[in-house]
Amino acid sequence: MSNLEQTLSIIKPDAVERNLGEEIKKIFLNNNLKILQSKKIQITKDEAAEFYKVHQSKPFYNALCSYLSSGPIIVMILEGKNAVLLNRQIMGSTDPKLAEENTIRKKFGISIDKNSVHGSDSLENAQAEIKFFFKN
Ligand code: IDP
Ligand code: MG
Repeated sequence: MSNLEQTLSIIKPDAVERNLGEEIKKIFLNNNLKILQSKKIQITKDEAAEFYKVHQSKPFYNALCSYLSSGPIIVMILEGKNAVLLNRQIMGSTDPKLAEENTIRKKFGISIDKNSVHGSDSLENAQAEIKFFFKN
């Protein structure tokens, strides 16, 4: 009961471009996650840089920010029991080549950078990321 959580999910440009939005949403719904809010937006490179600032020292940071801002994305608030970890399990490993069977990244990911989805990695980051996209 007390572990009812909310987490942020993003369907990234490579998946939106291939019209995988509805299919990916169904996977969340079939795995006991509710979609509380969903919107299709495009963000600027500066916004992507702010969102991904934890990665600013990484060699792939610039490419990552260019990529996330390169086309429409679908941002969602997911809710469910242990939603943060559950979403990470449904997504699979960062590198689609290493992702487990039946995960979103295994099914749809193209490469480590075009890996179709983002999911918050902790409850604390989930709260910050939800605020970032859904300022109520
Ligand atoms: P995550 O998305 O599984 O949480 P993170 O390590 O937080 O993975 O990295 C954020 C995003 O940065 C990844 O989803 C991926 O798109 C990209 N990324 C991570 N590692 C690499 C890399 O080694 N090369 C290129 N892109 C990477
Ligand atoms: Mg991450």
